[in-house]
Amino acid sequence: MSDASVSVPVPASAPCMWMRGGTSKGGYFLASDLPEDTAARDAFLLRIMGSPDPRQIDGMGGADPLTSKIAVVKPSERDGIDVDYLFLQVFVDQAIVTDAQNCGNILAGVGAFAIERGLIKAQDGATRVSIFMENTEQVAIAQIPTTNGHVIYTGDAKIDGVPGTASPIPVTFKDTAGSSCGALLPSGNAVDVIDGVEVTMIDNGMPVVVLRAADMGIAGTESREDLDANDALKAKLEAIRLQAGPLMNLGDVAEKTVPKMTMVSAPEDGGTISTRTFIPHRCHASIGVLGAVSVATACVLQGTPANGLAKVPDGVTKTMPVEHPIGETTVVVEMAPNGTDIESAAILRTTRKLFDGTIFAT
Ligand code: NQM
Repeated sequence: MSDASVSVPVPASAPCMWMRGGTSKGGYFLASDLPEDTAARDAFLLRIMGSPDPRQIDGMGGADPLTSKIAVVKPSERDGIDVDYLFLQVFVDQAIVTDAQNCGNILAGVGAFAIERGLIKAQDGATRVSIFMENTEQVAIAQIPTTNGHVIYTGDAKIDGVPGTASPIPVTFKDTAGSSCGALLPSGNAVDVIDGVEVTMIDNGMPVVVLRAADMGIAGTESREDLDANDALKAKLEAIRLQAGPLMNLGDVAEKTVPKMTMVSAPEDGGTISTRTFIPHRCHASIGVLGAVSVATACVLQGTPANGLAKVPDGVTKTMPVEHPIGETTVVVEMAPNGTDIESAAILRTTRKLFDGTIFAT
């Protein structure tokens, strides 16, 4: 994060592709098209998004954290890796750009963007893209449907939260434990108590505090709008979050978008668990990708609040639909031979190219 109030020369414009990635949306840039100086880059990104402003009326942001996102992509110099991806969250109503979290939804567009920009040659049938996620220094593998040198965007895959269908993009994560917190369970415990509430502080790709909806005085089936209007709930969640931050090795999280806060209840619709997630000050319309991986992992850990409510399938390969306000996000978890650790997690996403052109900061 930089101090975006610093006076630095900000570029007037830059080449940009706008894409939907999973259930999020944002601007995709080649790193070489943005200023190297972080303060100049962040000032430019605030300007193009129209932040700070709750309506982002003077920019491209959609007045929602889920549509105020940026991917910065470059060819990788790492062995076996195709591209490096840096995710930046542009706050809607504050002049903050942060790299303190990753985003698995925007990640879904990175492979297609890299092919569009000629960083990777498209294969016939599908193109495997290995992506180094700079925010957490971990690797994801995306399979991009391609033909005749082009990305195929249309197809039959459906993900909840996006109308219609598109071509499927399976994304696999390995070794995501401790992505930002240094350990899967940064406090050393599967269960801690904060403000009298049992919580699991977990990081399997996204730092998340998992707690029972009932312990927060809600059913866990409320709509996003109802939860966003519940100021008493939001105050209780934030009090727990601010205490969880240092316990999760994240330091003072007052101005960070992590940890996320996921309230769980028994599944309602044949899934593994039902969730309502604050990211962290607004309720997520669905659930984040890596957020879902972390919550699914909490469901597998014996004795956690999530485990007590979840219906976890047997077997080494566990297909786990994580229910959320507008459907479900299925995480396929592969257990390690020891039966307790998680070897890998996979998720199905889709993406769409929305525009390619020049974006202006003037
Ligand atoms: O958890 C929103 C999203 C996300 C993050 C958020 C995400 C993830 O839905 O990997 O995708 O939690 O801020 O885009």
